[in-house]
Amino acid sequence: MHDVSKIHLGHDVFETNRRLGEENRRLLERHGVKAINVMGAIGSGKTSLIERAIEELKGRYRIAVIAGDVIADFDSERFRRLDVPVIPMNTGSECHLDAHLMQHGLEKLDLHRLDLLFVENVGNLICPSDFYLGEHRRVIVVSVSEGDDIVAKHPVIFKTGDVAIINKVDIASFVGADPDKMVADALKNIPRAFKTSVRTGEGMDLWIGFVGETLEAPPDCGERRLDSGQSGLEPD
Ligand SMILES: Nc1nc2c(ncn2[C@@H]2O[C@H](COP(=O)(O)OP(=O)(O)OP(=O)(O)O)[C@@H](O)[C@H]2O)c(=O)[nH]1
Ligand SMILES: [Mg+2]
Repeated sequence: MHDVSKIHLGHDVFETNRRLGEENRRLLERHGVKAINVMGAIGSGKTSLIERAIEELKGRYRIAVIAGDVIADFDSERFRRLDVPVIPMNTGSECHLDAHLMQHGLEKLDLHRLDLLFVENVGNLICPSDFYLGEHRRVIVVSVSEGDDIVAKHPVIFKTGDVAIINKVDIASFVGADPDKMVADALKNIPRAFKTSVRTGEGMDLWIGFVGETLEAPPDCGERRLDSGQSGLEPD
């Protein structure tokens, strides 16, 4: 009995989140804004990758960031230095953003003046995967410093993503990691994966190319549906 009531509670949470995520998505589409949800391991380089994309693209596109973090706003400060609108989103003890928080973030942005919204999710490879925010694309970032078995250990989040980025390849030999194994592991569960180093610039063309493709994609790209309860988000 105990287990059954827990399952029902979970279903309600995910169902409510899905409905709000779809509302967010319609709002984004009405304003012609594309959203990229950047998820991944703590410290793997999410902020650094978004910073690089903003530097590269802000002359051509109007970009904003919703920066999720459990506490403080270190990342928001970094984005503000790039002179783009930033909404800090502290989750407190929660380990992920959800569609309700995203809705509050969207309310604070002038969507008429935007082409692209980056959402930096809270750093971890477990909880964010269950919560559709209304995004068009999901990026999963890990780095070699988490160990080259990190991708194989967390298949679920990769199943929900559009592209996996294996970052910090510049230090792979120092930490004894094989980034090609990480790419191969990711490709078992996600359509695209590539290696990057924000430090050396390796793979930045692929990352910026991915963001550019998202901007050019039709508004209804990357629609997601909830399959069955937890971790049921699958790209169509
Ligand atoms: N060597 C190396 N260091 C990197 C690379 N990318 C990021 N870093 C460094 O790794 C640290 C963490 O990078 P962030 O971009 O803050 O990582 P994050 O995923 O946003 O971190 P959280 O938001 O705290 O989860 C910083 O000191 C970066 O300078 C890289 O490609 N190579
Ligand atoms: Mg960050």
